[in-house]
Amino acid sequence: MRILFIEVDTEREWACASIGPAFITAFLRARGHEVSLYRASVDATPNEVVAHVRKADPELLGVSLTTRQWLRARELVQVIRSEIDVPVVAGGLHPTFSPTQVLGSPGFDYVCLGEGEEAMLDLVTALENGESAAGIDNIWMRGGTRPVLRPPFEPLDDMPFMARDMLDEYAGCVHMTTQRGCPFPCTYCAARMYNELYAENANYGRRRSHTSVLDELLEIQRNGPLCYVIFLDDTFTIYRRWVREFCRVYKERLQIPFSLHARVETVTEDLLGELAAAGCQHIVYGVESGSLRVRRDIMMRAATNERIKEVFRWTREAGIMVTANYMLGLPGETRDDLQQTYDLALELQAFDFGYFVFYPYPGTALFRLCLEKGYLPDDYLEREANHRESILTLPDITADDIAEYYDRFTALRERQSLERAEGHLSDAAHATIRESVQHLAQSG
Ligand code: B12
Ligand code: SF4
Repeated sequence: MRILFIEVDTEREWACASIGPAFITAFLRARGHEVSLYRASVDATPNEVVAHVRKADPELLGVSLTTRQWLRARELVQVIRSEIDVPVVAGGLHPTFSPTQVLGSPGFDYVCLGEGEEAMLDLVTALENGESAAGIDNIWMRGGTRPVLRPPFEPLDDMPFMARDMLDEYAGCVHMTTQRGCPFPCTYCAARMYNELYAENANYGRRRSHTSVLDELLEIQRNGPLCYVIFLDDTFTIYRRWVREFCRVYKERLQIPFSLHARVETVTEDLLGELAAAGCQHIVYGVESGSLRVRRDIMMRAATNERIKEVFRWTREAGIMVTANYMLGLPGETRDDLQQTYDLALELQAFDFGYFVFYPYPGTALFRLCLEKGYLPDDYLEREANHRESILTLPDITADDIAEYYDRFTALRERQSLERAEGHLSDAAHATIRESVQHLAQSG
């Protein structure tokens, strides 16, 4: 069958790899199906998208959606379906945790709950045979009842490597995932909700073997340049023993620079040394708040500020670049908490940092809290999900307080980048001067 995935862009800077469809594509292609991807860039008009779909002439259209992508996808699918008669299936975090909202919108025929590889294969097979999709695990048909979930795919080593042509990868900089699921309980996190979705019948957390990860990278290297690896796993450093062995084999066979995401509780000074020796050049840590109260009582992240500072120091001393992520505007947060986050950011002096205004993602504990307490506006389903402005009415801080701190973070980041640029300039200038002096000395 001919399947077309549409990647719905919402921002230029986040226009990046579509991991879910890349796995599903590999799985379907291995069984003889024809799969391609069309990126609906932010500038593409609905008419242009329709024209592309018409040209590709798919028998099934797939869309992978986060909450951020939902509103634009809803509009595009409606326009496509008003012009072209093609069934549409949506999957990913947003359809998984807001399935009735998606199925209630014109043009969506099926929603896939949770993992999509086997479910999509069953759906494609049913459609090809002219059969109904009723009764396919994970697939919820419009007008049907909630399906049961099949167990998560196991072992992950049996999953074909991602279809690389579905990812935007340039100049040998590649994306990798080595696991599925994150065991931590952060209350704002949509990704961890898969654990709860599957909790009744299985453990969602799984990891690939070192051999499988290395084989994929070596295959990429055989087929083209391999210059940098971005590990997209939620928390790469969950199991130290796995990471230690990874460092050993990776160093032996590849030594290509790489970056990863970690939590401060999961690393030690020694482990950071081993990661650096294996080629780790950059780690992104979720700091999230400078207030221990907010982290511990609201986010369920109990690390202390001392631990965070210590880990940042170890990471820098190991020669690894550090990026920190912060969140602003959670329910229960006060102006004083916002100030503590800003103060910690100043003190940590990360090489770079991300700062995000809190948005309550469907399915999460904080989403439920916001709903119960009436913090969400009545029309929240029609509001854009973004991380720049708060949509909440909170008891202890105003949207203006959050905006003020967001602007302070913006200014801080601009100042830091400028200082870094100046630092580089003067380094270069120093080098030139040093060279000239040496040259003069040598020439007499
Ligand atoms: C890598 C990553 C990114 C990358 C690439 C994203 C991408 N397109 O894959 C980049 C850096 C670009 C990115 C950006 C952002 N991200 Co991000 N990202 C992730 C991360 C860490 C991993 C995604 C991943 O690799 N998944 C692995 C694959 C295998 O799993 P999967 O995507 O769920 O796909 C499976 C199923 O869902 C299903 N499926 C998926 N699509 C489809 C489609 C069909 C048709 C079917 C049948 C099935 C199906 O099958 C797949 C295979 O089993 C997740 C956390 C997470 N674990 O999901 C956050 C996450 C998805 N990101 C998130 C956010 C908020 C963002 C940003 C908005 C960040 C920001 N602050 O601005 C941006 C905007 C992205 C956007 N356009 O919406 C949130 C989304 C919450 C939500 N409910 O929407 C998450 C969950 C993080 C979190 N902790 O809350 N992100
Ligand atoms: S550590 Fe990261 S991925 Fe894991 S639950 Fe917390 S926020 Fe989500």
